[in-house]
Amino acid sequence: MTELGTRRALACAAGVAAAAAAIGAGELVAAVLHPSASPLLSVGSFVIDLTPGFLKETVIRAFGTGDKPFLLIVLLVLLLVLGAVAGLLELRRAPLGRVLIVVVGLVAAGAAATRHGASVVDVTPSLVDLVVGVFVLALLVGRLRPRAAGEAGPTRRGLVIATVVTAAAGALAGWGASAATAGSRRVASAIARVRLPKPVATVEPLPAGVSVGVPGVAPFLTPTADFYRIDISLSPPQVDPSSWQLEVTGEVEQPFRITYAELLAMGLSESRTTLMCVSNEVGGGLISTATWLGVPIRDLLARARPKAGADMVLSTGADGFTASSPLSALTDGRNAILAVGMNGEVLPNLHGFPVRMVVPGLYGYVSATKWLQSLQVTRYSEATAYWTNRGWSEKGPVKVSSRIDVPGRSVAPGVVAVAGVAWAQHTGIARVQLQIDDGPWRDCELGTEASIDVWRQWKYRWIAERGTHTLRVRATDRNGLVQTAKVADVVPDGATGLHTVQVQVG
Ligand SMILES: Nc1nc2c(c(=O)[nH]1)N[C@H]1C(S)=C(S)[C@@H](COP(=O)(O)O)O[C@H]1N2
Ligand SMILES: [Mo]
Repeated sequence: MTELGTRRALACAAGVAAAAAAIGAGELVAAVLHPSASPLLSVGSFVIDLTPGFLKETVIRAFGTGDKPFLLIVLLVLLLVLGAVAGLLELRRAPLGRVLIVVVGLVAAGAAATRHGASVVDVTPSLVDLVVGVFVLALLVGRLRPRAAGEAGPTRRGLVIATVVTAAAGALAGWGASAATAGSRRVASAIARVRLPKPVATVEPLPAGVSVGVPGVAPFLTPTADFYRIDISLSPPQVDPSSWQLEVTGEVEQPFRITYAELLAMGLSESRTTLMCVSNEVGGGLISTATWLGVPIRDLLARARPKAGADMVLSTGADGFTASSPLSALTDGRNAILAVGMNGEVLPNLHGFPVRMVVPGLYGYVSATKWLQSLQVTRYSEATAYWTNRGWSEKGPVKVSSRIDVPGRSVAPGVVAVAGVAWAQHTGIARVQLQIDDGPWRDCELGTEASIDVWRQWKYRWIAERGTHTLRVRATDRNGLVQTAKVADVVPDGATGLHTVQVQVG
């Protein structure tokens, strides 16, 4: 080969290596951050969305269910070819090759950002792609430029080794990422195959006025992508619904097991419940509201028939988490359910697929077991749960609380809307009051009560005068209990104190 021919071949190889390293690094970062942010899968889905229907069908007919792997292979080959082109371009007219990589990286970032429910983290892997690709390309091709005679030999051998090593590292990273996310892909496809039966009971439409109509207040129903998430695992457990069984055991007359299909066949009811975490600081965001679909836990317990003296149900999740719920809270007629659906969809894996508990009025750590595996009827004197063993209280009824969502830190003088949410799940909110500086407590206007199991919005029309002002909120529940101003830490059974914000008016 001529000198130029060799250099071109090496530039192509360097470009392929840069592409491989970039793709591998991006997939690895995605596997750690958020498997659905995989640049390859995002671009793949983007292409699927763009593909005209007839072509989609042709491909599916030709490759059967192998259509997705086929698309990914085509995509990979295409990206490696683009890498080779970038290598050549970079050799001929630097930095054109790098520009090409930046463009491809930005397309991937755009594809990731436009996925349903995408957030800022979703573009990170594509940006990693871009940076690694640009860096490797510049490094490898930069060495290929003609140098002083005699210098070429050793540099070139080193370059071939560097190219091969980079490409191999990229392939390895990609393989690792794909192995690491295989489980979550399996769950995703299991979720996609689930067909939930029609609910036997649906929720009433939300009454008009549950929302006070002030922009900036948390939406009354939290979109699933924004629903807070708390659990003890780095990556969520992967439970196969076809082999899933719930075991109902302990101090019961009739222990039994039930499959997913049997549970679904019990009849599903829709309901709305606000869920919150005991670790929520005053003013914090670890609280969200969803429409759930599920089966009353009391129906399962009735079938098992708890023995006299039992006062607790210890639920266990596939991650080893356990929660101690009062037997009474699961049988007193409140809407304590085994949820299989959330916001009109199959329960997402992050929120406990296939089955989780939702119990109004109790913090999540004592009631909301995700990836549920067993319910053991027992006594508080006999067993303790995951967080109880780590210094938290064995019981966790939700405390009456309230939060100011708007306005922000600074506003213009004049009429200002102050608004937020208040909650006392399963007791209900009767009143919300606002105090400005050291003034009297003034009643706020309440949003319509959807039910006592969900939060309630509130607003106040404030005539703001120039200066720095302190706003403080407090709620009263339907038993007449006024939210305490006494400050308590989240440990052992939930924070107390009043949410207080400083607003600069001027
Ligand atoms: N299996 C399992 N279930 C769990 C947890 C957990 O770590 N593992 N965390 C609990 C806690 S502390 C809370 S606040 C809620 C949070 O539910 P979410 O992630 O759906 O918002 O789940 C509860 N259920
Ligand atoms: Mo929690």
